[in-house]
Amino acid sequence: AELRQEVANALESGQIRPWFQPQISTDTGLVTGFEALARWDHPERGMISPADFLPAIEQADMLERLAEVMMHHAFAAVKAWDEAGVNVPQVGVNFAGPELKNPRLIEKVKWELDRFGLTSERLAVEVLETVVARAPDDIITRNINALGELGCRIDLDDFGTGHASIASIRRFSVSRIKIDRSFVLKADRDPDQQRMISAILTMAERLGVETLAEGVETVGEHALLAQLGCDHVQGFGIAKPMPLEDTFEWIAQHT
Ligand code: G
Ligand code: G
Ligand code: NA
Ligand code: MN
Repeated sequence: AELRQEVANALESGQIRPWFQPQISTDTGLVTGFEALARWDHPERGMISPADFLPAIEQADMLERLAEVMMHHAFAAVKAWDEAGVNVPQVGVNFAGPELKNPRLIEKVKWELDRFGLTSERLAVEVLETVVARAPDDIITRNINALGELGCRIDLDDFGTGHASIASIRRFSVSRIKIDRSFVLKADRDPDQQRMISAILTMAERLGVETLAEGVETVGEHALLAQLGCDHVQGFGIAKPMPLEDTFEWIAQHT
């Protein structure tokens, strides 16, 4: 009960909020979006990473609330970018699983979009490949489909680790595949890694789905992915997640 209270307070008081990691086009080098990643700025313990506090949120049964709070802060960020006149087409928010069981999810998304005066394509919902692959229960399927119909983008996260079928990629109107960082690691020096990435890129192209490579850490990996025709890259080699305040300067330096 104490933990639940602490997590709830942290969510409602703004101690837990997103940092933002840029996603850039391999063609232009320009920002095409940011992924919102949760951080807990704890008054005594300092910055806590999601690996350390997500289990507590899960235990407290508050993942749904985390998603709502993250979406709220992410939309506020989009509004701030728009008002500053910088072009950030979309923001990615992680909807890991339980979040997608919320029967009021679509209402909530619409309500938050309205509140900030944003159109639905500004939100990219990051759904884990493992969740899509698990032949999800009705409510998850309905929510993902409804988000797609609303015009939100559906990003399939950690692709290559979860056995999603080609049929499920079609069925859920996936907009983009996020190639898991395990495939990207040292790909410029490992022909086996390159073959797997190429296979994923070919499949995505045939299906008419965009591609992003996660965990791009080196110039060599970045160059390889551009050469192979991957549409977008994200990773420490481009930039680490940063607080909203820092994004403006970062964008200015990458325009
Ligand atoms: O940012 P970092 O690499 O520390 O994140 C660690 C893990 O936490 C990643 O798997 C990431 O997807 C997850 N994560 C980050 N933010 C959120 C969030 O808002 N919701 C959920 N469900 N997971 C998140
Ligand atoms: O599960 P998801 O893909 O949402 O997790 C994203 C996580 O990966 C975040 O916690 C982020 O901090 C981390 N991350 C982002 N870029 C890199 C990278 O280049 N290398 C590594 N090791 N982790 C990364
Ligand atoms: Na993600
Ligand atoms: Mn991922």
